[in-house]
Amino acid sequence: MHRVLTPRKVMAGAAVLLLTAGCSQETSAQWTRWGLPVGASQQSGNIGSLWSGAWTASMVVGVIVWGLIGYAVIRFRRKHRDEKPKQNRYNVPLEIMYTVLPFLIIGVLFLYTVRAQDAVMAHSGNPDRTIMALGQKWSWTFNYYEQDNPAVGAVIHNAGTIENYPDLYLPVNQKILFKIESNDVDHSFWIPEFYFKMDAIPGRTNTFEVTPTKLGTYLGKCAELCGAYHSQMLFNVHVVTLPEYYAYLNDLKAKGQTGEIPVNPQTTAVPVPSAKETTK
Ligand SMILES: [Cu+2]
Repeated sequence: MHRVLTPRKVMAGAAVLLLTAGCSQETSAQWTRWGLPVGASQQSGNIGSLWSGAWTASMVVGVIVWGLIGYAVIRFRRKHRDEKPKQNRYNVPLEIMYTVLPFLIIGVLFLYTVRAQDAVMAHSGNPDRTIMALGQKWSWTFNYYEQDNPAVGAVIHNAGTIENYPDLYLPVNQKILFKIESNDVDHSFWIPEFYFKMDAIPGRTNTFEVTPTKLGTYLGKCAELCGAYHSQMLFNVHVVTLPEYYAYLNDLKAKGQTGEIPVNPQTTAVPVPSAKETTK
């Protein structure tokens, strides 16, 4: 036996080190969710279990397939130089099996997908708050419809720019109805911690309801490649208590940010950085 370090061994060692060195407790916990962040809404559990279930099922199928491949490779390997493998044809039961099995697998995945989709797309009909998220090249505008709420008493708006990512405040444990709109091209409203995204399509109002359950600050993104500054379409999501939410809106009200910023395909309210800025 030679105990020498081959380049391959060094590479393998480095890979193991890299993999384990970066493993904080948080990272290890993330593995148990198959890479998802901690869910922060009432609806996220539905997608979370679909995601974990699909990965677990694929792994089970994978282990069976890899096992069978390994078994076939070892059990039926060539024993003599001139040996030809046994030629089989028309194994009808086997052919029926490998036609039916994939349909069964897809059928089960389909069933669970439809169930999860129905759950996250359900509308209660009595949301606590209504907020519009309006996408445009290349930021978001948020309208809070609080005109009938004595605690605020107005529609409040907050528009982002390409340099200043807008804030989105959401009260914890409240049913929020989102209206997703676009002024120009297709965008996609995405809060990764909610395990949910929805397209913003010009000329169409998409809606969904979500109940944030975890206080905290999250990063929201555009998940649809919408043009040159797509990557700048970020926003900060603050899940806060209801009094903090009202305080934030009243603060904007005091600054005069009242009235709705409507969908307007003519508007190019988001300034595009000057040539100087884009080259840096
Ligand atoms: Cu976009």
